[in-house]
Amino acid sequence: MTLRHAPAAESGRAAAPSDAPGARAARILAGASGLVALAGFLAGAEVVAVFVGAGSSPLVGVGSAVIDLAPPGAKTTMVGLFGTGDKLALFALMGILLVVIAAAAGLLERSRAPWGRSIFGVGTLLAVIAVRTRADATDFDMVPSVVGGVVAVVLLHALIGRLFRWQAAAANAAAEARGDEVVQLTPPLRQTPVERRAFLRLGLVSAAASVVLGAGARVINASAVNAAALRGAVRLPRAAVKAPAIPAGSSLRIAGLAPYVTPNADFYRIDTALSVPQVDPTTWKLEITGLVDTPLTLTWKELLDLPLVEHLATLSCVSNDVGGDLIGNALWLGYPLRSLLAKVGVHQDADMVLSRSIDGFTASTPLSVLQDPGTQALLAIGMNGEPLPIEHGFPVRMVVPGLYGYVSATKWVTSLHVTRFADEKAYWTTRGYTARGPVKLESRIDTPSPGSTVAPGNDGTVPLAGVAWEPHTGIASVHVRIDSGQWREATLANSVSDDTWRQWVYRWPVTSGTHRVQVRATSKDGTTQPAKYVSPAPNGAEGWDEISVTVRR
Ligand SMILES: Nc1nc2c(c(=O)[nH]1)N[C@H]1C(S)=C(S)[C@@H](COP(=O)(O)O)O[C@H]1N2
Ligand SMILES: [Mo]
Repeated sequence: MTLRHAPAAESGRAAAPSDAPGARAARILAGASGLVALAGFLAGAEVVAVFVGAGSSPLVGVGSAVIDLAPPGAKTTMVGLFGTGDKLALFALMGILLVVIAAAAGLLERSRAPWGRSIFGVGTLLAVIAVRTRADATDFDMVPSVVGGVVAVVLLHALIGRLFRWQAAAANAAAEARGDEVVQLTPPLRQTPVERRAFLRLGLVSAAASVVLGAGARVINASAVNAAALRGAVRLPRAAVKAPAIPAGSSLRIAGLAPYVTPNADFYRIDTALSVPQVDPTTWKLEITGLVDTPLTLTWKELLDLPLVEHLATLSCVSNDVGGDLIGNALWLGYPLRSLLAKVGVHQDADMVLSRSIDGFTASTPLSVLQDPGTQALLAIGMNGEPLPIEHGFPVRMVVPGLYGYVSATKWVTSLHVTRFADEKAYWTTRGYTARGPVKLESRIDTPSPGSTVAPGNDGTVPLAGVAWEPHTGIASVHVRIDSGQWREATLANSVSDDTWRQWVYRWPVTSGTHRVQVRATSKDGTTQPAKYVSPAPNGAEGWDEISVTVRR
């Protein structure tokens, strides 16, 4: 069924003039529908951003993208024209552009549906790209823009549909008056005033709701802490005790092998936080309480003034399965927890520190480990020469070599409560994980990748390479085995200390066919990895990593 979009009402004969929109009025209303859809986009996105995180607002994402992308010439012109209000002027310009495009989309949806909606679809895609490509953005940050886009498309479709029905009802009334045939739609067209009210009601209600909810959410988001900006302003102090230089030969430089030091961007992330906590370092405080002589409150500035040490250490997750990648090695900068605990005077009867993060996560760490002079447990502020990335605990976290993250590595930490294992439990220990979590001896094959087909090099070998770890104990040797043959010793790379993993390589003189490759490590205390597979819960996986690989000569 086709209906002309310029209804007979324009001839002025039939329906009461106030009931039928003229062609001009219909165009204005279609443009206004586009604006309502735009308001719906912004409001929908802004409301969801309250929950996902203020930085995920497309206003912020698109705004920063525009600032970043604006050519320097444009910036100078803007500053010249508008002085220091250049950003405001830029946004005003963007606002006008958006209004024009939205109105055009409304008109287009009326004359050539679904092209108007498609404009909103493309706009949503651009917003998603702008938000996702911001530094520190996660996949989650795309949700507000996507929700906004859905709201806009649904609203525009509904509004133009209702506008169309109103016009059709008016056209029918005119046709009826002339005795012509009328058209029917589903659901059946009602009287013109009823259809008109349906259009106006939807338009006004969604416009009002968008303004109220959108503005409210914007106020909340604008007052939220923007940790990314605060982090950008942090200058890390120089370490009083620098980490030893990374020895030559700690990196075997084999394609596919995890680098000795994990870049921050590639470092695994595990936490219970739905949106990354945004902590302002200038108001951050660490409370040290419990079984201590003198409870202490440490501020960010006080922490920065303490003599900080650098320490390279491997952090891993208890959930890391055999062969898994929930492990990374980084250079941490921080203050020794041992020294901090000495300042407050820990009571004899205490055996645990319950650390708590700003979002309520807790970890229970044995005091014996934290106080051990040979363990460099840190209250860390730096990771690989940068302030902690926001998702890795900015501004302050704990890092304890040799313990799984769930019992030690509290991110966004705000309190240390000195207590007893018998008295208190932590987040994962109330969920069935063991109270103490030393990292187990493990090794992993990084290359070749499982199931791949490889060809030998000129020397007739294929490098089998990976990493092995038992942080704080150290790796003594790594052996590989092909097809249940003899265990062959791999070559180990150097390491800075026993607190880090070690790369290993075995140059495998290959024969054609499909082979099974297994690896096992032996630690410096003489223990060799057991063969029996043990799943990660409740205190870490055990077993030999194994791959199948096909050699083609
Ligand atoms: N606040 C907070 N800190 C936390 C967690 C958490 O859920 N919340 N998870 C812990 C776990 S289980 C691990 S393995 C490490 C992971 O640290 P990463 O994300 O920096 O790699 O953080 C620990 N610290
Ligand atoms: Mo973990």
